[in-house]
This record gives sequence, structure tokens and C-alpha cells, in this order.
Amino acid sequence: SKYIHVLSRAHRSLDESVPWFPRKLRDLDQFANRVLSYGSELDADHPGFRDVLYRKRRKEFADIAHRYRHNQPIPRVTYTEQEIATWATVFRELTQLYPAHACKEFNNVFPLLIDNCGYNERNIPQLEDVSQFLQDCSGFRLRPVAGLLSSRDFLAGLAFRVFHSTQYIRHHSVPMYTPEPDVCHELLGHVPLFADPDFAEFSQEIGMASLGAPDEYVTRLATLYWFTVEFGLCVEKDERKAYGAGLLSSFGELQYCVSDKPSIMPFDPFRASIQPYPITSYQPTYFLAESFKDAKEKLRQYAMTIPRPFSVHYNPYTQAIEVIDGK
Ligand code: NLE
Ligand code: FE2
Repeated sequence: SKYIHVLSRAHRSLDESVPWFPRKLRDLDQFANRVLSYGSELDADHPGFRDVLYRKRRKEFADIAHRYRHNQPIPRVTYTEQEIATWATVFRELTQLYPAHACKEFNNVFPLLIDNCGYNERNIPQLEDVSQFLQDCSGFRLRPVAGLLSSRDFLAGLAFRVFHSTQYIRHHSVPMYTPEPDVCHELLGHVPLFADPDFAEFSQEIGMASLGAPDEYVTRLATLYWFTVEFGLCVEKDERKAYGAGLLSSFGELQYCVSDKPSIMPFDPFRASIQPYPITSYQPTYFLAESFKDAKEKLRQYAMTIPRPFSVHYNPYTQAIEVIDGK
């Protein structure tokens, strides 16, 4: 059934049930069967919609992810020349912008990815190698995903320090910006920061706050995720730097976000969690954090306002969420 009782028998109220959530790392296997869209099913306005080869390729990637189970190595992929050429364009353009516009945590990790994970213009790194590297740095790991997950499922992965990652690449006609995640977005945008301990903790806390939370709060946490992990800016010596993955993987938006065009607000989770946003164009508004530590503190205060009759704790030894009655 959709609901499980996580409260002890002693708990007073009978009708207090909460939405299902994974309790063990291997419970994430259950997400594989409920992606909202699958591989080759592209919308009519997708740049790859009319490209039969591209759709066939997307189906291959979706099948890999669909078959994937916990603890298996992520299957290696041989990318085509055309795919590598797309990666090369994105990689070349972005690496020129990072020194000036990416946050320092990002720039600290990037050389390690070049040395350890095969990041370079001529090679699309393998998810398995990157996942092993992240596990060494912060305990984060990657899991291939066949399509879009619900916000609830996607955020639940973060509670276990699991990041659901695509493995296909954007269509070769749109290297500068794509609305949907692809391997450029995951590897160049997300991965470097998941290696940073403070950022990893921040991400896990968003995930833990979402477990068993009411639907409207999951929506707000997904919005918070959007304005931080995806499109967050932070201050460094009075300068605006990008730490959001959607900025760090789009050479169009990375230049735009540090220009005077967008409007900038100080990061406040109560405000950011209700801010509407477009998903297929550059963001009109960004939130500026003082640091990951500060953002984490503010997020904790926000999380405490989420109505939930229990709290959760992640036990890394058993890779399980422990549910504690009461706040
Ligand atoms: N717009 C980003 C890019 O072009 O890499 C992807 C954002 C995914 C949420
Ligand atoms: Fe993303």
C-alpha cells in the first residue's frame, strides 16, 4: 500500500499515517519502476524529437538504468564520436568560465576529477568511476535513472547520499543550454560539489527533511533544492559565484547569472521555497547564500517547521534511516 505506519503503537492518534519512504539503501531499487517518463518518449518540442537515432539511443540508456539494482557497478558506456564532440564543446566552453564564475569549492575539486576520473575534452567520464570517487570524498554515490522521478523519490535518494544521475547526453544541436538534465549537467554541474563535505551534508539534509513530509512540503523542498543545488549563487569576497549545477553546466546561463540582468535575493528558505520558477528558460531570480554552512543552518531552521510527528536519523553503518518518535 502507499502508506506505512512508522509510528510506534504507543502513539496516540490512529489516523496518523505518513507517505511511504525508503528505510534502507536498497529500498531505492523500488524507484526504478516508477519513473514519470521513460527514455525515448520525448515531447514534440524536444530538439531530439525528430531524430530517430537519438531516440533509439535514449532508449538504450533508459534500459540500462531500468535494469540497475543496488550494489551493482554502473554499466560502462561507449559514447559515439558525435556524443564526444558535444561533450567536448560543453567542456571547452565551461572550463574557460569556471575560474572566474564557479565557487571556490567547485574549483578546488575540479582538478581532482581531471586526475582521478578521466575528465577531459576527449572523454566522457564513466558514472561508475565518478561514483567511486565521490564515495571516497563524501560518501555520496550515483545511481543511473531511466527518466524523471517524482520530487518525493528524488529527494529521498539524497537522504541516503544517493544522487540519481542520467547517463545520456543532450542533443548535439543544443550544447549551450538544455532544460533537462544530461550527463554534462550531472558530471560538470553536480559532481564537483557533491565531493565537498559541507555541500554533501546540506544536500542530505534536504533529503532527510522530505522523508514522510506532507505533499505540499515536498513541493517546497523541491523548490528549495531548485534555488540551491540547481541554481544557487553564493558570495565570495563581494563577488557573485555559481554553485548551482544548472548554472555550472550551461555556458549560456553561467554568463547570464553573473550579469546584471537577473534579480538577486538573499537566501532565505522560507522565501525561496515558495518562489515560482520557469523550467525551460534562464531563471529571472536567483538566491544568494553567504556560505554552505550558513545555508545549512537556515535550512535546518526551516526543516523544523515541517509538520512531522517523528524525526529521522541516517545510520551510515547500516545504511538505514532510523525513525525517532516525536520531534
Ligand atoms: N540548463 C542546464 C544545462 O543546460 O546544463 C540543465 C538544467 C537541469 C535542471
Ligand atoms: Fe540537476
